[in-house]
Amino acid sequence: MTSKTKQFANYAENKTGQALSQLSNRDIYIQLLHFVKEAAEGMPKNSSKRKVYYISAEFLIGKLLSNNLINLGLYEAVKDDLAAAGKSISQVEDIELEPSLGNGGLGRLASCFVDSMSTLGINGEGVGLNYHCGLFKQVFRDNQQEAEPNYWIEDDSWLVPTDISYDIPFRDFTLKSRLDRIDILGYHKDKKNYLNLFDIDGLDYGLIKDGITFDKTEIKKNLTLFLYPDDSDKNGELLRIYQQYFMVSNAAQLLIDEALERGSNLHDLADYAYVQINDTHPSMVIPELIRLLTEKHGLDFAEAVDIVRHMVGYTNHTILAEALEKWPLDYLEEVVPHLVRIIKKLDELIRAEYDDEAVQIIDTSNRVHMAHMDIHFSTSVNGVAALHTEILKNSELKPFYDIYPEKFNNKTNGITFRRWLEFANQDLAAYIKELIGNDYLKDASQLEKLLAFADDRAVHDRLSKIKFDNKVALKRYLKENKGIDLDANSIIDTQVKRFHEYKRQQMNALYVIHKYLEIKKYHRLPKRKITVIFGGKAAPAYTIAQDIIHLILCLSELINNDPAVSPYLNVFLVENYNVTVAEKLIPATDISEQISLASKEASGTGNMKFMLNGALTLGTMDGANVEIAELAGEDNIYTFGKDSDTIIDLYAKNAYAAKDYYDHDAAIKEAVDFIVSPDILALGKKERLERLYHELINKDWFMTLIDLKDYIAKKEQMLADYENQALWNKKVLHNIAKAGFFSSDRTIEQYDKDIWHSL
Ligand code: 26V
Repeated sequence: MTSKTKQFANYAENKTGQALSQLSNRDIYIQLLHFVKEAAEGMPKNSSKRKVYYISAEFLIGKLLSNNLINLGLYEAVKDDLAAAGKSISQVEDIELEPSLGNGGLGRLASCFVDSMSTLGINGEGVGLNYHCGLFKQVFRDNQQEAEPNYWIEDDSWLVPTDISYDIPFRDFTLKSRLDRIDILGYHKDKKNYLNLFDIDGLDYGLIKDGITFDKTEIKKNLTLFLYPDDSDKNGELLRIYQQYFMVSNAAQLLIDEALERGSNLHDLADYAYVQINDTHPSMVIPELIRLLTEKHGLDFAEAVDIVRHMVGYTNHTILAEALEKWPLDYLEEVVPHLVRIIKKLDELIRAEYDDEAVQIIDTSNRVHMAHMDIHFSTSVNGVAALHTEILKNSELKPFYDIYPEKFNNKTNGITFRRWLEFANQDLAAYIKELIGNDYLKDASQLEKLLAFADDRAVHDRLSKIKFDNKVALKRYLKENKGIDLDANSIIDTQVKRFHEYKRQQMNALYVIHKYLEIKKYHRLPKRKITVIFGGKAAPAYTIAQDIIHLILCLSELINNDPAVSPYLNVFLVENYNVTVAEKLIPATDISEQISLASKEASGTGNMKFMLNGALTLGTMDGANVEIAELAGEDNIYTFGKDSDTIIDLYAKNAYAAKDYYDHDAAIKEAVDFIVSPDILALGKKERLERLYHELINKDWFMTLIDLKDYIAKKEQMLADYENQALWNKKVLHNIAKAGFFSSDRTIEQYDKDIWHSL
């Protein structure tokens, strides 16, 4: 027993006058929340001359209780205290509501980064918005996704109110902001950082009608209701501009205030602050900083531009055109005319220097290319995996790379091992410590020491046992929380991520159909039962993604209820996939599906989490999969499909025709036709299923059918290899040992060394 044992038990007893054993799980959760908040309250903040402001529309932070306890070094002691009182820490964890302040990888990355900044002692903070209803809560009805508000803020929460407030000027009114903060504790550190979440007073939940629709024009009452409100009409687009400007004007005012407080004369502002722009949502921070420096603080325009361009970096997280924001100038004029003046001046500066229309900020249709502004007025442009950065340099952003080769750099993404191994997979973490000690939590490259055990049968057996135990834990979780009956003896094959055609959940669904037909129609039975698990949300306005969800839910109903098939194959789509679900699913998974169309997935970070947790990757040579393959070695990953050069070339020549694959391959045709078979139509909506069927044959913009055969063959090979458990576990061990590179501590060290220069 450590000296920390009883610390919490005594605290709770003092506060409540009751023994721990007498308290409910909710009481205990509240006491723990305050226990941790009080421990964090007195901690000094990290400091350095230059402070980093990581501005992001999303921070997918997950539950904080256990993460904070781990970082404070109190997790084991508290767990023991609770156990001694007959309580279970995991039941207390269940009480916490998970904020849904993010959509996917971009937001989770931002959260791993703030964890790593604190752990490395970097003076760096997150800045974003406090959306009270998050993205949305996903519920399934009639085999379809429906969206509901995801309320997560309770009376007792991790938010720490401040009296910091700014006036945010819009064309027609000024909104007062307020700032709530969440303490971000580093791993075993005695200093902290903040996540700054700006908000408004006067938010009105009463505006929300029927799911997540609400009056998008009532800005003073709706600004921080939802992340990514529906932007399929003009009011929605205007609201997004309101949100973005509100976020960056707050960030800019905070940054300037803090710099002044620390002795800046503003001429030297770039020595005091660096702003990392996370995708284009925060891009307006550039003209806003220039505006504040000139109009509020009296600097001359040229000098302000020069200062700002030395204190900003831009990270690109996608090459998908739909996500590269281009705001119509007249929309900006309606919301922030004072910024339009600055943006036009910046555009003039660029036009004076460069003729090429491709690099202008305001295009000939009067749209403002936010990424272009970022690239011109920053010190750094980075991609998030090696392949992605090469694609930016050589194709997507080539005209800019030609102008500023020195600005372009790669920062391959990473994940925090504290959450994604130490917390999520406690048995594996303990076993790794038994084998190689716990230095790897601070220096992830130490995991390579595991290679010494590559051929050790006893180690293989323990890895199998830990995986099985994690499946049993997942089974319990899915039964209690999601109404799913998992077979812990099956091979678990998991694809969890946002629903998007480029991620090709539809290809996995076609594999499921193929397998179903093998069993049902051709009586070719798998050696071992396979459970295919999906999880993820689809943007409510993204019809085809909704159709894919519908197909998977119909397949799930058909297959799991068929006694001839369900002993061999199960399919589940877990409702409301979030960080908490990921923490349970990933450690229990054998096969990690990373099957995006090559060139389209900028990096992926789920792929890294699965690797670290001993799943083998079934993937295309896309994003960080390429680096996983290099590190793990080709024997230890299952890759398939066309490479990114081939795909980019096909797009350039417009040379892909889905129909050719459908017409010329009987197996592909059989699987695609099944989408509109009587069996599926009986369970689903004709309109949705037919739309998806026609889309796959006639359009298939993300080329599902080009890789389908290869994908099926590789998955079959994987299932066969699984039967040789010694060989399989040797591969698993290689993957874990080589996952150290994907620690977000490494990524953040590189950001600081190459871009921020804060330490
Ligand atoms: C976001 C949204 C949000 C609203 C609905 C439509 C839509 C479409 C695309 C996007 C993508 C935003 C950028 C993004 O999330 N990129 C992801 O960033 C991760 C962290 O770098 C990376 O691992 C993923 O590969 C990349 O997709």
